[in-house]
Amino acid sequence: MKKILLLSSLLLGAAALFVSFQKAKPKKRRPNIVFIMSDDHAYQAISAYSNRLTQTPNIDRIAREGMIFNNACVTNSICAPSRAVILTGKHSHLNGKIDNYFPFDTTNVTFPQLLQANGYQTAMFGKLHFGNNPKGFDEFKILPDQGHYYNPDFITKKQGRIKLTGYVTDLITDLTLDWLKNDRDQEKPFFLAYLHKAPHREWLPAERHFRTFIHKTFPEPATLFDNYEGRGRASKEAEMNLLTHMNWAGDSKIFPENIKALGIAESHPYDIRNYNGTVNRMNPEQRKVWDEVYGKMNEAFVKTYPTMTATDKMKWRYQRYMQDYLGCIAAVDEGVGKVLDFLKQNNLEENTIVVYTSDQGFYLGEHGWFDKRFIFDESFKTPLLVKWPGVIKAGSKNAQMVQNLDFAQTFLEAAGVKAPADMQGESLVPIFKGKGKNFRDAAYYHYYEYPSVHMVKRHYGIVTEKYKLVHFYHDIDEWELYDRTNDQNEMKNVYHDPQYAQVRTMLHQKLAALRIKYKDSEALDKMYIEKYKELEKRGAISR
Ligand code: SGN
Ligand code: CA
Repeated sequence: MKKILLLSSLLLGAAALFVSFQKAKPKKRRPNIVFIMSDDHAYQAISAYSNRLTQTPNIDRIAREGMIFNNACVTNSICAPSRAVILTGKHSHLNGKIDNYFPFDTTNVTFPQLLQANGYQTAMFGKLHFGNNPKGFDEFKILPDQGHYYNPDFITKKQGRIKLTGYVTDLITDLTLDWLKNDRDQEKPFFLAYLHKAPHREWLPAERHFRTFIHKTFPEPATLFDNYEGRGRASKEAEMNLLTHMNWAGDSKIFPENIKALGIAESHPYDIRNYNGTVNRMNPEQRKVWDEVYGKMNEAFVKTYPTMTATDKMKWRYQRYMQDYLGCIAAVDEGVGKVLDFLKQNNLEENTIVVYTSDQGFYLGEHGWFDKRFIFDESFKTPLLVKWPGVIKAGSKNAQMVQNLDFAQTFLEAAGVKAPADMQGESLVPIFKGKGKNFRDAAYYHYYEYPSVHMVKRHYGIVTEKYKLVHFYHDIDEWELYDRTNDQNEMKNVYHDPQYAQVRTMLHQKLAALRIKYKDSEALDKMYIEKYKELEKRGAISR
């Protein structure tokens, strides 16, 4: 009996010691997550990817302290669908938000809801592009739909709709910093979505960047004068050419009176109306700088326009486009710098994952284009830089085909929350830890928004490291195949080239298997075409 008593008191003592040891050892806090996403930010315009066009020292810090992904890509290269894929971890055909017009089905389970239910504080600032009451957020201030660059309105969780004075990128940064400073619950880890509208069309920089960028000249891409020979109808019929489809007033900032005086045909029925809407939102101080800087540019244009050839016009439009587009990015980069500095100065750096990405890539004159939508590289790929001190080795590079589909499961795993079984991505955490070598050997892609603005035909396809097989369908039935090693600019469709017969068969099989794996099908393609027709009938689709 004595022995038993001795043993049990010894055990009790050991247990007490164990408990006190556990108490003494601080439990590792779950990481905070800062998810930074801009709208239409091409990787070609981030200096961590390429120095050719511009410098983005602050965004580059994330790569320097963390990991840069050279083959990150999207599943459907357009704004609202990309966001729906990110939030739900499901392809568009399953989450239902196939294009910018279809409503977002709020019965979808999103990862912020799961983080919130598991003790995370959640907040969103900036552009979401659908829904006015995002689920799973303790706080939000979001732009209605596309939002405005100057003096924008915000839909807020607690104060209804508000209008703020200033430049949109700076305002979104201020709202984000204000929340970090004043509203953060010190007891909880947080998920913070900091979502820029810039550099979306119509590319309006902040006043402080008008002057610096308007005098710069940028190198042209090799395919600026692409005539789309060697490819099918989809490339030829798309309406996103710099020379023929860009708007003179809204995009190139030629004043309406000059458009009329020079006898330039209006590029879009709403161009001048939209342009007037933009400048009328400015306050007198903003307008003064605008008139001064863009006025000088207009004066020079009026003088040279009459003698310009088509080639001159294309070159001129490219420069004008880059000046404003890259001007917008300058403010985004400054904002990112401020948020990174705040984390550093407030002891938040160590335990915070910071992600910088875009909702998709963008054409910066490649193939003569602006906009996105296509499975071709500039819009299929998207920038992705992630830092997570202590987990990701500083300065690492990754070439895996990670997708926006993977964010939900990544963040859930980082937070120690089990992901729902029907999410379709894969967690990037193993890659962060330097593992996950054979991550994904083929990515599936499906774009739907047609017929609509820019007229990019519906298509789905498969992308592997070496090849890209695409099916354009709906009012067309054309297949295209690209050799990604020997034709990096994707200029030549080799689908009918006998040399590629075996590759073609292999890719067809792989694509069919992926369609089954992800539960996509011809029946769904047809269903979405029918639903789209209903929206067209109701006048909901814009051209
Ligand atoms: C607007 C733009 C288009 C752009 C779509 C979708 N025209 O319609 O160029 O493709 O939005 O962009 S604009 O003259 O109104 O700017 S998305 O990023 O929201 O998908
Ligand atoms: Ca976008």
